[in-house]
Amino acid sequence: MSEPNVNGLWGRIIADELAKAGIETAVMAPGSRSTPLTVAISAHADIEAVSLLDERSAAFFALGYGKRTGRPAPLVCTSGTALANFHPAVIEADAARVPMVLLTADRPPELADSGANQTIDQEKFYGDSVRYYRKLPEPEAADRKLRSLRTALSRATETARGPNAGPVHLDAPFRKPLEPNADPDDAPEGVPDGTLPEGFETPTRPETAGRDGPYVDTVRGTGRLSTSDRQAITEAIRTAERGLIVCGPTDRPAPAGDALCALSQATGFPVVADPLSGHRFGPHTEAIDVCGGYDGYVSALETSPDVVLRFGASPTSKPLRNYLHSAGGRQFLVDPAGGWREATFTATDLVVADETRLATDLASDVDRDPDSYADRLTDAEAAYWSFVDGEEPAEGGIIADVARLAPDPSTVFVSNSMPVRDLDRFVRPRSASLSVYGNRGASGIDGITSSALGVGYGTDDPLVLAIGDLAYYHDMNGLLAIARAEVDATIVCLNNDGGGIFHLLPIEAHDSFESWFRTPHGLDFEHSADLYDLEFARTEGRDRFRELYTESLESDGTQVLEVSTDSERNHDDRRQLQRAVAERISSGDG
Ligand SMILES: Cc1ncc(C[n+]2csc(CCOP(=O)(O)OP(=O)(O)O)c2C)c(N)n1
Ligand SMILES: [Mg+2]
Repeated sequence: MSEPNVNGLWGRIIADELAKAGIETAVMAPGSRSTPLTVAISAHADIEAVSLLDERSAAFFALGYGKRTGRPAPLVCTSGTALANFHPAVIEADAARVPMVLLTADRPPELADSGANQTIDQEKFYGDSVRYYRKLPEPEAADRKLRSLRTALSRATETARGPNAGPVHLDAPFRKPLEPNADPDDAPEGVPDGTLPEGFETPTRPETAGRDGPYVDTVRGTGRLSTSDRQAITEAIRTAERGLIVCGPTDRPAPAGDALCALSQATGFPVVADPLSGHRFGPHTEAIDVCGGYDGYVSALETSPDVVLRFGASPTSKPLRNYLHSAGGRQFLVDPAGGWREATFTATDLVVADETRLATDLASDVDRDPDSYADRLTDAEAAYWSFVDGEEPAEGGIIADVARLAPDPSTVFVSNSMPVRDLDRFVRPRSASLSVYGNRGASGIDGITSSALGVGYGTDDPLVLAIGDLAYYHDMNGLLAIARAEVDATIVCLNNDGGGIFHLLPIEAHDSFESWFRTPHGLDFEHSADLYDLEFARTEGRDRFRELYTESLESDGTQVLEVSTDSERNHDDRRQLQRAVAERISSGDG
């Protein structure tokens, strides 16, 4: 085996260990210090490398891919400010538990604090946002160092995907020469011509361990509760007067669809499904009562549950969070990672268990009929949709069409601010397999386009992105991935010329509102489509939108469909509808 130099060997071992850990995709941003990583990873036969130019967009692209596939796409960048541009996506990956592997190149240690070019302190750069950090040793063809390197890679990739999935960071210092040129002065030690002795490129464990795969294999238990551990929950379910299951946002539906059906049927508890929970849409919506309109009507309900089983992160809907808070009672927060994602501090019990196993076990523990609360909730749900369908305010109507007309199956990414809220409020459960994603970990409006395109890169489904104009503006650089990663999308840009969401806040009444909060920009996004060679169409009408949207879904390439709306009118309509719904639901009509 021939290696041109020590850095080449080091880079190849890193790439090899990534591939053995099941990594299929990597995202690389250009730079010099990362040359050994870039050369080795891009040349690896089992890794598809995507080259993206702006680290902030690149990192969100990798985030999206990790959300859709559950596998990290390692991110490679050079030293200096480059790795700082990964940071927003690292924060989101941490908060939303998305697998992410950061491989940042660094200068050799003697250059720390020396004023050397492009040299910053990269030590623990992302702080507590990462699950695992290692500064890798300086490359050297020494057997123990190579074993240490492989071990670090195995542990890092496994940690990124564990039950508490999230970002991991390996900082990799390299000294010149960085390029894969044979260099007699830098050949791996003891092998001046670069020819490694037989067996040296190991230590690859499988040869001695009799198995394939990563250097270190990790086995984790499943987080299953025993019958006696489950007793408090089963007792609460049996004695509940009014029970409810709440599924909050999560990238992997938890519990899985079948287990959720079994749980709902055995307990008689209806399901309230966040649009990002993986349970608002899918065939199970025909088997059990899945409620999706709660954001619009829950505050008008006069009854509330006394036992709640909560899965996933905190729901997107503020009315729902408030409703659960005011309900009090016994609330079980199920979290396989033992985290706390419930900011009203109402949950009474933390259940650290695998959601699917727990739901399956509970379903065999209990057998309970639906109570009158279940009837009340499903009646309110039916009344809500029969009242609201077709009456949505302009932006909500577009979002309703986006989801209603999306093909089965399809993947939809929805931006923060009003799009995700409108999805929550105006999109009825559907039996079609819609996989819906958003960035609700830290709820930034940065990196949305890149995240969506990364999600699209991880699936063969048609991809739809629904995005507000400020979020679109924020990540126009992300559009480059359409060509570079060959992802097609239908991008629906709801252009209300600024941050429409601020109309929901009391600041709306202040003089500073327009200039400093809504911030109209007057940008013509058609130019952005021209720059990236995308098709572009603009409309104000819902009927025309439906035509454009359907055409786009049936055609190849990427279309940007801009829908112009008036956010002030939109919010007035939203308020009026809300009042009418409240009257209708609280009067029990329907
Ligand atoms: C990176 C980042 N900066 C600022 C914010 C605060 N913020 C929340 S929503 C919003 C406006 C978003 O506007 P747009 O995308 O057009 O959606 P709209 O409110 O019009 O629905 C802003 C600035 C944020 N969440 N993330
Ligand atoms: Mg806007």
